[in-house]
Amino acid sequence: MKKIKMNVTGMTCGHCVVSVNNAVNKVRGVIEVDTSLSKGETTILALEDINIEDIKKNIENAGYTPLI
Ligand SMILES: [Cu+2]
Repeated sequence: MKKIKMNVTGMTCGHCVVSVNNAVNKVRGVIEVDTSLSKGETTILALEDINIEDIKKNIENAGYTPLI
């Protein structure tokens, strides 16, 4: 397992946090996701072979900008 921290811009409220969590959770290999509005970042616990590009793509599709 590995831990990935990613800054996410564009989140303004609790709904955004839920949207980002849902977007990340859709990616296969994600075990746990914790998104912080105040820090503007999401912390992901995932399997070793996780595809980070898929995570970024899903966050973008949800309307936010991932920076890593
Ligand atoms: Cu929001």
